[in-house]
Amino acid sequence: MLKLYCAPNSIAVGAVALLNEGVHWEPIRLNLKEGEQTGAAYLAVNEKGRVPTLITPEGPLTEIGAILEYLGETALPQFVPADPLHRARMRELMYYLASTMHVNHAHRFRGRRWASAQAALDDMAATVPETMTASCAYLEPRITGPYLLGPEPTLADFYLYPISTWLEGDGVDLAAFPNLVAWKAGMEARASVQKLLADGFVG
Ligand SMILES: N[C@@H](CCC(=O)N[C@@H](CS)C(=O)NCC(=O)O)C(=O)O
Repeated sequence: MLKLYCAPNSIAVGAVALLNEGVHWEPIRLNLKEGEQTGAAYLAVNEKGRVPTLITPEGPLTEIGAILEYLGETALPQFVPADPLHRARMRELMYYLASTMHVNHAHRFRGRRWASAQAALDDMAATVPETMTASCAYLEPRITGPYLLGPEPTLADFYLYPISTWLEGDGVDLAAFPNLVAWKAGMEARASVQKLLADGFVG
């Protein structure tokens, strides 16, 4: 059985949502606030000290984008568009989430990855409402509806879901992004997301 090292309110929740779409799996929850991700036991699994890590039959796999792609290829092909351009559009969004939007968010709580002076940390945290709002403004006109790329969800929808749960805390005024709000409601109507909410992965 697949096992996922994960934590509530983390990017790992995207993998939880996708696994809940129809994979037999088991969560191994880490408490990030208590630093379990940097304990020796977990570093032996994932030397990066981050979640998620998926334990596949061939060993650990890290990086949420790679995990979603692996699950799409091995178990849930309905979330991977067959058309090459459509598939590339999905990845265009996923790379954006990985390289820009998730990184924008990390400046709120994880500024020590980049700076040590308190003034620099405060400054980075203060930019988060602006940078996350800019990311939402990038996504908003690209949300075709009801899912990101049209009538059916792709891996990119599962990637964005956890990030969408961070927005209010990051100081984004969601009233400016009706497509994003409607998209999130659509995701939360799915049984897979309902289950992770009931299991306490958000909030
Ligand atoms: N590049 C990794 C980033 C994973 C990541 O940063 N996860 C965060 C939670 S959202 C984490 O584990 N943070 C713990 C820490 O920084 O100590 C991915 O996309 O999977």
